[in-house]
Amino acid sequence: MTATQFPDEHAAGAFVRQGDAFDAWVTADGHSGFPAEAGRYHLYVSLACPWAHRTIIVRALKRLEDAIGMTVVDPIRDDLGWRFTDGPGMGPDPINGWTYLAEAYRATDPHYRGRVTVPTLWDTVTGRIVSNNDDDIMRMFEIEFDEFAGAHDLDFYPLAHHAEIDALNAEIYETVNNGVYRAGFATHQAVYEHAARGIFTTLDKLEARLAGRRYLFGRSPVETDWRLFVTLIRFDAVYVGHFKCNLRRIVDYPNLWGYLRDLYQFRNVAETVNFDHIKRHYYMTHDEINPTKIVPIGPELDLTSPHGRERLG
Ligand SMILES: N[C@@H](CCC(=O)N[C@@H](CS)C(=O)NCC(=O)O)C(=O)O
Repeated sequence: MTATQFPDEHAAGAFVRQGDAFDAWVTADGHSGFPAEAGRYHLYVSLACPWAHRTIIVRALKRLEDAIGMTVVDPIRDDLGWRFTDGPGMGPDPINGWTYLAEAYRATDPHYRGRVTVPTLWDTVTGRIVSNNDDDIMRMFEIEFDEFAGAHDLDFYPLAHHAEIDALNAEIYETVNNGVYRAGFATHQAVYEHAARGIFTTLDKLEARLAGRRYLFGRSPVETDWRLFVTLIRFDAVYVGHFKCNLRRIVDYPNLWGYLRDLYQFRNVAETVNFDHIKRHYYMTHDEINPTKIVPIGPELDLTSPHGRERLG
């Protein structure tokens, strides 16, 4: 059986991601019932998780730290899920005093039986989860909180590119962001190969696209760049080994490697990257892939070296 006979989403041995359970919206004008306000909403995240990382980056770039609080969970998930622990890069829950993030889900819906995921956006006024959909939370932070944003001039979803951004987001989500998970969690050889090859087909295309432009849509990064960044930054450290995405590394792609360093060095993005949480989460949480929980020592990545991409304008 060849890999192409497996449209992997429905094949045996395929990893299928759960849909998001809570999908309300915070809006600037409040018509959704959740008006944007400073100090009202709280973001629960893991620094390890790429989906949470997107929302952390937009919060940091739009300078929403004073308006939207944030608590980081322990990178190692136990049988009861994401837990609040005091330690480097993480802390106890200052809003509700919970031990587990599952308590937010139970408080919102006592019958909730789905997975407890980060990011989770909590509303302190109604005492419920607004959303656990990272795409939506990212957009809310991009658009709805401008009144409270220190950098409200930054536009990560420019009107002129909506359709192209949505299309490239979808392709990158399917083949790269979620592609690494589909490769890593596959339990059938052909399913793994199909997902793993798909990642590199897209990375090869992106490498060509980034030869002539500094960011995916030109002179400044849009949300698609940050959505790609969260996977690229984890790629060589985790996905190459742990998820077996090892046809090439990001450092082997001259344009993608320069682009990754460029984004890493963008304003206050580096502070959102925590390799200790990232590596310990993946290598120590997925028992079925790494039962010894050994965390590898490498790779050495010089993300602060000059990227030279200013020349692209
Ligand atoms: N909401 C995200 C998915 C978020 C997600 O899957 N987060 C992971 C961490 S990277 C998680 O919390 N997993 C916990 C679990 O599955 O038990 C999406 O729209 O795709």
